[in-house]
Amino acid sequence: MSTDGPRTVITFGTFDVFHVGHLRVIERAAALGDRLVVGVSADELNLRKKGREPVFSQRERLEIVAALKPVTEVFVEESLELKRHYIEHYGADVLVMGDDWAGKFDEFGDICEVVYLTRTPAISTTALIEKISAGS
Ligand code: C2G
Repeated sequence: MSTDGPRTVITFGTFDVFHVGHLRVIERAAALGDRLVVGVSADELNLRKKGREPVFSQRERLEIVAALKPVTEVFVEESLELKRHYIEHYGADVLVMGDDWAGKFDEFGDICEVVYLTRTPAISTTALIEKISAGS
C-alpha cells in the first residue's frame, strides 16, 4: 500500500464472453484510483473452479481486457490463493470485486482497501451462453 504517488486499483475476473456488466465493473474500479491492474483468470483455473473451459481462451480474454481504455495493465491470475501475492506485487491500494464475492476478501484489509461493487443486474456470461445456445 503506498501513501503517495498514483493510487493503484486491482481487480480479478474471468471476463469470458465479455459484456456490459464486465465493462461497468472495470470502469467503476478504474474510477477509484489512477491505475487499474486486472488479473484475468487462467483457463486452467476456470477448469478447476467451474469444471469447464471458458468460451474464449485466456489469450483472447487478456487481449480484450488489455485493449480497454480504463485498463493500465493485465496479468494471468493463476490461482485464487495467490491474491495476497498479486496485491503486494502490483502495489495495489484498493482491491475491487463484484458483490457476488462480498465478504470473501476482507482478510486483505490489512494491506489494502477492499471494495465490493454491485453487479450489473440481469446479465451474465452463463445467461448469454444459454440464450445463444437456445437460439432466442
Ligand atoms: N460482474 C458484474 N456484473 C455482472 C457480471 C459480472 O459486475 N452482471 C463482475 C463480477 O462481479 C466480477 C467481474 O465482473 O467482478 C468479472 O466477472 P466474472 O468474469 O464472472 O469473474 P469470476 O469468474 O467471478 O472471476 O479471483 C476471482 C475470480 O477471478 C473472479
